Amino acid sequence: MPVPFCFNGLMPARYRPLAYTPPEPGELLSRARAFYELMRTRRSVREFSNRPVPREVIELALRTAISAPSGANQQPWFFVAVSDPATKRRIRQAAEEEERRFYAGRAPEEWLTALDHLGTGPEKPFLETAPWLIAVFAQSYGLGGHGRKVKHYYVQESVGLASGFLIAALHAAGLATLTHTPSPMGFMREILGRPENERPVMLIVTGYPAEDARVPVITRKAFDEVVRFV
Ligand code: IYR
Repeated sequence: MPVPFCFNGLMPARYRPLAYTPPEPGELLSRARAFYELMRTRRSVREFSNRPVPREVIELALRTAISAPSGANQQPWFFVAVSDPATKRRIRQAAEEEERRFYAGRAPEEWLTALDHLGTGPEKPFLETAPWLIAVFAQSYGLGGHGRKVKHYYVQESVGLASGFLIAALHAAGLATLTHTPSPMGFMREILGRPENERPVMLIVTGYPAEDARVPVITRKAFDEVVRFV
């Protein structure tokens, strides 16, 4: 058998059969539709209940997230799931400090205008109310043996994919999510004690929505506006 070509010249790729069962005829469409119907109801939520969510649910959603594809399969991500009230409080305080500066002038007028219809502001009570905050970090580079720097490829894209898997998994479980990006968020590395090769990317806030949670009335772009078949 010819040895498969391997770009790094160090270790030839090894293969095993793909475990794949094709859907029954007709099932393709019904499964695609069921997933669409599930995902189209996802909304970013900013009002959370403090009702606890079992750690196992968060763990399973994180297992989904880390199954995402990544550049050269380097999996350049790290997730910190926070339920500790004191840590949540510190994150809220640090985030609100940055947000107050953001809304009070650091953000250009154009940015604030773009946010107007969402009604966001510097107060972030959900960072304490929600039972879980998941901090997503991107590993700009890896650390090999003896602290050797290993170049990572497509870091942004890979972490975006894993984060997408994560909010899809949490939504599928029946929880509300918010992708929150306090800016800047260097404080997350300090509070959560992450190493210098990791850059905080976003906080995924999750839990049950508050009973009286409201969401802004917004519309999605029309299909034809954003999709074309060739
Ligand atoms: N980080 C701020 C501002 C903000 C920015 C964008 I882009 C949003 O889609 C929403 C909010 C905040 O969280 O309020």
